[in-house]
Amino acid sequence: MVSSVVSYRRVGRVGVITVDYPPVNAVGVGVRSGLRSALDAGLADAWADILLLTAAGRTFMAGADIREFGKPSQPPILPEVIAAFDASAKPIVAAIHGTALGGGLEVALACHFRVALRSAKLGLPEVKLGLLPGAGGTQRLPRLIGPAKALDMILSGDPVTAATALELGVIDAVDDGDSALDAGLRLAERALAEGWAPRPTSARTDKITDIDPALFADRRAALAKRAPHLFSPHRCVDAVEAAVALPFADGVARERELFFACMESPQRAGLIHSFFAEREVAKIPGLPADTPKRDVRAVAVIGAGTMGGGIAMCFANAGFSVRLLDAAAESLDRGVQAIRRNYEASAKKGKLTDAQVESRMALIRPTLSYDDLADADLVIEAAFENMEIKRRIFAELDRVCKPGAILATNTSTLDVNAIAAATRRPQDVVGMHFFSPANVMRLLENVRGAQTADDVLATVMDLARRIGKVGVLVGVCYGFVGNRILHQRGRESMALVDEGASPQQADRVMTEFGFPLGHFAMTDLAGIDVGWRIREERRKSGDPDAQAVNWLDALAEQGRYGQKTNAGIYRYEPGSRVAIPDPAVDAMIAADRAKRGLVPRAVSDDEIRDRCLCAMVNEAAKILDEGIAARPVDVDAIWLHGYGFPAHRGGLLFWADQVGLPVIAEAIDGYHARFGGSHWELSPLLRRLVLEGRGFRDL
Ligand code: 3H9
Repeated sequence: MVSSVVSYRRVGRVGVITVDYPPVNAVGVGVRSGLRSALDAGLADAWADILLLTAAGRTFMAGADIREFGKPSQPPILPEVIAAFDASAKPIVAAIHGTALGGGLEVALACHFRVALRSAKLGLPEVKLGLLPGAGGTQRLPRLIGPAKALDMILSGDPVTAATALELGVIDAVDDGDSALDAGLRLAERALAEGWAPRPTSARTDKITDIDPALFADRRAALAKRAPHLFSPHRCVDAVEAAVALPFADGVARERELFFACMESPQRAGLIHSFFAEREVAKIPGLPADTPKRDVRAVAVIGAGTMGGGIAMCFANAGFSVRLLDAAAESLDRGVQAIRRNYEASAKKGKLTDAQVESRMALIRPTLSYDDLADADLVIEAAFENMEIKRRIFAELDRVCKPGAILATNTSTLDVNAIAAATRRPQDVVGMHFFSPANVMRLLENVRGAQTADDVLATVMDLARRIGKVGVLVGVCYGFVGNRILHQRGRESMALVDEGASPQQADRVMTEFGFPLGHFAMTDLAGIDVGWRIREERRKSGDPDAQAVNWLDALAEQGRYGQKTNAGIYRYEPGSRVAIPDPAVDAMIAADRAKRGLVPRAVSDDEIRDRCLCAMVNEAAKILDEGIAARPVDVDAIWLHGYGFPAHRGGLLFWADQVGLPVIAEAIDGYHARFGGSHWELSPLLRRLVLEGRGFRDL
C-alpha cells in the first residue's frame, strides 16, 4: 500500500499499481501523489520487471477531479506524474475497463502498452467542460493516431469503443474477458516473454511528420461555422498543431499555456456548472437517497399521438414492456406506424440494427382496452390537453389499475391535483412532463402533487435516469417551471415585435447568445397550433389573464402551423428545416401594428437580449420563492436540457449570477417603470438577494 487510494503489490514478476478512489477514480491530488509513489515503488522493486496500471471498482480513471478546478492546484501536478510514467525505465502496461476519460486516458497514453476490455470506452471529453486535454493528451494522442483522428476525438469529446480505439491505434489490444487485471497480467506476461522494452509515446514521431498544414486551416474554418462562440475547441486545434510543429517538451509547454487560458475562461465555469447541475437535480432535498422505490417493469401509455408515441419509445428503448392505448383504432394504428417509421429512420442512419428495430417494436403492444392496463406498474397519460378528458381517463385508471400502480399525467398546463382528485388514490398520482420530441429531448419535469407519496417521487426520479433523461422535480403551477419561464420569453419577444423588432432579429439575438434556435423558430418547430389552442381555451373559459388575439393566432387561423405545414412565422421548402423569412408575415405584423395604432421603432439587439433574459430571470426567481422549483440548479437544468440554454453559460440563474444580480434587478425595475405590468414587478427574492449582497449561488 503506498497511499489510501493507490496501492502497489507484485504478482510474479509484474508490479501492479491499483487506483481505488470511488466512485470514478477521479485523478485528484491523492491519486496523483499515490500514482507517483507507486511508480517509484515499482521502479525500486528489484523483483518487478514490468509494471501494470489498473483501477478498482466500476471504471478506470474518469479524468482529473473536476471538483478541484478553480482552486489553487496542489502538487504533484498531473503532467509531471504522467511524464514520470512516460519516462519509466521499466515497461508499463495500462489495463482499462469502464471508461478511461480525460486525465485518466492521458495517464494510459503515457504507459507503454495498453489493453482494454471490449466493454470499455475511451475518450478525451475535456472540450465539453470548456477545456482541452491538459496533461499531454493533445501531444501524445496525435503521436499515436495522427493529428486528424486525434482532432476528431478531442473536438467531439465523445468516447470511442475499445474496438474503435484498437482500430485507431489508441490501444494495442482488446480483451474479451471480464477482468481488466487479468487482461493486463496476460499482456504483461507476453511482454516479458517477448522481451518488450519501454516504448515512450513522447518519443514517437512517425504519425506527426509530413502533415499538410491545410488540416488545421480546415478545422479552424469548420469550427468558425459550427462553434463560433466557444473558446476551447479553437484552443484544442492550436494545441494539436503544436504537437506537429514543436518538439515534444515545447508542445507540452504550449498545451499547458492553452489549458490555463481555457481554465480562466467563464465558459469553463459555465460548462462545469452544467455538468454538476445534471447530477445535482437527482438529489432531492427532504427525499433521502434510500427512500424505497416501487418496482416498475410494465409501463402503459395512454394516447398514441406524437407525445404518447415518443414516451412509449423512451421506455421501449430502455427495455421496458409498454402497452400503448388509444381510444380509436385508427389513431392507434397511425401512432404505431409513426413509431415504426421513427425507428426505421434511426436504422437507416446506422443508429439501430434491423433486429433492434424489431425487438423494440415487439416491446410496444397496442391496445384499445383499459382492461389491458390491469398489470401496469406505471401508466402515463398523454391524451389531449383538456381537463375533462383527463379526469375521465384517471377515473377509468382508478377502476382498472392494480393497487400501487403509479398513475402519471404528461399534462403541460393542467392542475395535477385536480387530475389526482378524479381518483381515490391521489398518493399514487404524479406528473411526468416530457418535452417534444419525447424520445429525443432529455428533460423530464416530474411534478409533485399535493398528496404524491415519497416512494412515487423516488420511483419517477429513478425512472428518469433509467430511461436516460434528466429528471427534475417541480411543483404544481400553470406551465410548471420550464414553460412558465418560456411564456415570459414569448411574451417579451412578441412585445419586442410589436415595438418594431422583426422575428428574424429577435431570433438572431438569441442564437448569438448561444441558443440553438430563437424563440420564433422554436415556435415554428413546436407548432403554432399548440399555443394557439391553449390560448383559445383560456379565452373561451373567460380567463382574465388570457391574451388578446395576435398576429400569431392569425397565422394559426390560416393553417400556418410552422414547420409541419412548411409555413409558420417563417417559410420552409418541403423537407427542409431551414427557416426562410416570409414578406407575407412581415406584412401581417405591420398590419397588426397599424390596426393597434403602434408606431414601430428601431429596437437594438442589446435591448432584445436584456429584456428577454431579465423577464426569464425574474419569473424564475418568483418560481423559487413559491417553492415550485426547490433550487436555482433545478431551473438551470430545466433550461439546459429542455430549451437549449447554452451550456457554456451554465444555466439561466448561473448566468444571472455571472452578470450580477444588482445589474439585473436595476434593469427589471427600469422596465417596470417603462412598461408597467405585474410581470415586470421585481421578484421579492431577487430584491432580497440584492439587498443582502448575495447571489442565486448562495441559496
Ligand atoms: C480532465 O481530465 C482535465 C485533464 O485533461 C487535465 C488535467 C491537468 N471529477 O456521472 P455519474 C462524480 S477534465 C470529480 O453520476 P455515471 C459525479 O459528479 C475531466 N467527480 O456516474 C458523481 O458524483 P455524485 C475529464 C466526478 O456512471 C459521481 O462521480 N473527465 C468526475 O453515470 C458519479 O458520476 C470527464 O469529463 C470527475 N472527473 O458516469 C468525465 N466524474 O455521486 C466526467 C464523475 O456526488 N464524468 N464524478 O453526484 C463522466 O462523464 C461520468 O461521470 C462517467 C460516469 C462516465 C465517468
